Amino acid sequence: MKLYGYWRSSAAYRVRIALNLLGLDCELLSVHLVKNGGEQHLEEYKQKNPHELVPCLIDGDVCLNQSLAIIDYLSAKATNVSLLPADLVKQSLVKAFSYDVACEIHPLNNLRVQQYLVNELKVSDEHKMQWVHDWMHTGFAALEVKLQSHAGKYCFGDEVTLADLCLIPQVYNALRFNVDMAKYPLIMAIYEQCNTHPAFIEAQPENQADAQ
Ligand SMILES: N[C@@H](CCC(=O)N[C@@H](CS)C(=O)NCC(=O)O)C(=O)O
Repeated sequence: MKLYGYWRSSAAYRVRIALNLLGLDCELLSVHLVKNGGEQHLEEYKQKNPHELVPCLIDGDVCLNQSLAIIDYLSAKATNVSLLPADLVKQSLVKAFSYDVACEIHPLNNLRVQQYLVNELKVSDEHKMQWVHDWMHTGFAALEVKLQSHAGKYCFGDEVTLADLCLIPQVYNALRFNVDMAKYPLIMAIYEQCNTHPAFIEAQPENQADAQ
């Protein structure tokens, strides 16, 4: 298998953690999201993912985008490890939490959104940062409340789930943008905990071959 990603892409970071937890081999290929206007826009890559976003997984004839769909696909291959609780209600709660990150927080702060704000709408850097911080705070504040009822060492009790795979890269992004995370003690405790886990450490942006 080949995974097209980028060291700082939080969506690719989710998949890297999954690959490590599931114990699957995969070649990691870099698509530089910034150099020369962004390699995600090159014709060769667009043929793999017309959305011009990473990650994208290639497995033989299978070419798959969307990190959560990729993680589902990978999970089905590694039947000995599960990233979701067996209980249906808990499973749905984990999915909802994961979508809270992947569908509500992440897209609003994606690179192309930030570029559109600055290049097309002529928003100042200061107002762009206000946008980034505001949407992250909106999302994290709600997640912190949710965690009060189910956090253990990880987002859902003491087992790693899909929720942790989504949360940790988003916190990494937030810290990169200097979002004040002190307001979210449960989120930060889980972040610290996950960052002692080998599968998470190996997937960290700074530990990738294309890290700058
Ligand atoms: N929902 C998609 C999001 C993919 C996405 O937005 N990827 C970002 C990096 S985290 C990207 O490729 N951005 C490039 C751009 O905005 O031009 C997923 O989960 O895979």
